[in-house]
Amino acid sequence: MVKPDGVQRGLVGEVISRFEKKGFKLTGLKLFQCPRDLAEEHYKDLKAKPFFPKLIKYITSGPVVCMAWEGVGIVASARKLIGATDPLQAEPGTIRGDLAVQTGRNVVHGSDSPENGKREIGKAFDALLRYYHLLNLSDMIT
Ligand code: 3AN
Repeated sequence: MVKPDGVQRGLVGEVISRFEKKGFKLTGLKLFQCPRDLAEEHYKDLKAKPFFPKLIKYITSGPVVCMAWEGVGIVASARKLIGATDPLQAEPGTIRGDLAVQTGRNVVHGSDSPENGKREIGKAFDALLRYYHLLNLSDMIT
């Protein structure tokens, strides 16, 4: 997902391009204004953190771009392409390492496991997930 700062800074094409050049296939794309309840559900594991209220405000502050990507090893590889949570610690060559300086404005979110990837795609793309199940291709999401 390209977060509000990435959308506002015009980095959607850059993010998509990096994943495409790596060899992954874009199978879903949606501009989306994340409602507060979904943002809170998405980040529920961070609820106790002091930055949680700011995180929810940030993620609901403007449209995000949800993407579904397909390919071998996509989840682990996407984490590498995205880079460390703190952009100042992220390696040059990664999205956050090249394009961001603040943890609270780190341009992209990537699912941290195949299970969470399926769950998050399900939330963002109800119809797409039904399509995958219909074709029995849900394994390809991972
Ligand atoms: P990642 O996005 O790299 O998987 P998580 O899951 O630990 O990292 O954190 C989710 C999001 O919470 C981050 N992308 C970032 O927007 C926000 N976040 C994490 N740690 C901090 C922090 N110390 N200060 C502000 N925001 C944070």
